Amino acid sequence: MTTHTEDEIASQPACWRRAVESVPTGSLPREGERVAVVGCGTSWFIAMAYAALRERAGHGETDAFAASEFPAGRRYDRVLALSRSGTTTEVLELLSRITTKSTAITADPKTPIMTAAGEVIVLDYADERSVVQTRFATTQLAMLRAGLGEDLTRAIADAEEAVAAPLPRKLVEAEQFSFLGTGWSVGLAQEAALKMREASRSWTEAYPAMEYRHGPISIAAPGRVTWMLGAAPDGLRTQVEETGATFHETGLDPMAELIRAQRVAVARAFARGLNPDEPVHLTRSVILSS
Ligand code: F1P
Repeated sequence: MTTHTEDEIASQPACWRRAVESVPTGSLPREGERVAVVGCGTSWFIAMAYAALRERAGHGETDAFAASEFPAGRRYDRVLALSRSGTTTEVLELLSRITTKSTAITADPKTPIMTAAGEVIVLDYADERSVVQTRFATTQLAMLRAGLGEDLTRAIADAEEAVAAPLPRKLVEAEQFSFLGTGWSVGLAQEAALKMREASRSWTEAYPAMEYRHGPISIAAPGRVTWMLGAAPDGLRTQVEETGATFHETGLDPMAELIRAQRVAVARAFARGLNPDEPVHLTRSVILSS
């Protein structure tokens, strides 16, 4: 019997295919709007990825914030709130106190976010039984990428490879991971690191790739892994390998590379006697009592 987490990870290529076939264009941020994307945990990291992609695509200035850190004095045309559960306290509180137009993306149409946001996009087909988010997060980003006009054919083919390829033992057994990204993959590097912590209680860090030389490389050592999501800056592989650490870079679409990190997280959980469906100290959503 497989865990919910494993089933949900494996279903990502199919979910992404569905997402790109049904982009709710009319509900997404309009071109030219100045947008703040907010969320907590995984949703914050997906917000970071989308913000970088949207701005790069020329659709308008786009910032990403942890919902709790939204700067009260800033003026935006729209707040895009991401929340799988639709119940996360910081997200709901933010939506209730702003007068800015808002759109939410959620998996659950029976939750308070349905009335808290001005417009809502429901991706119920990507909802999950797992506490730890995998497919909702990436399916949401697949939909958002398609909404920016991106062709995801290669990303989906890479995802098919990522769900099936055997996992190198070096990754499953490593002592520590530093995930790196550039541009939109910085958010995905953060998410890969979070997944590994949540599912397997592994020691992980995450940085913009060019920042890695500015201090974090001092952690690199034999038995540890520096894991690139997307293309590495010139010379970084050599520099990391000189420390004795493993430099992992596959050239897969960064979202497909995230799938590989999710699978390594599950494999490491099993290796440590943990059940990825029952992550320690976590709940499906964080609901704070006042
Ligand atoms: C956000 C989130 C998850 C995290 C944990 C608590 O949830 O931080 O990313 O894994 O389970 O909640 P949501 O607002 O996207 O539902």
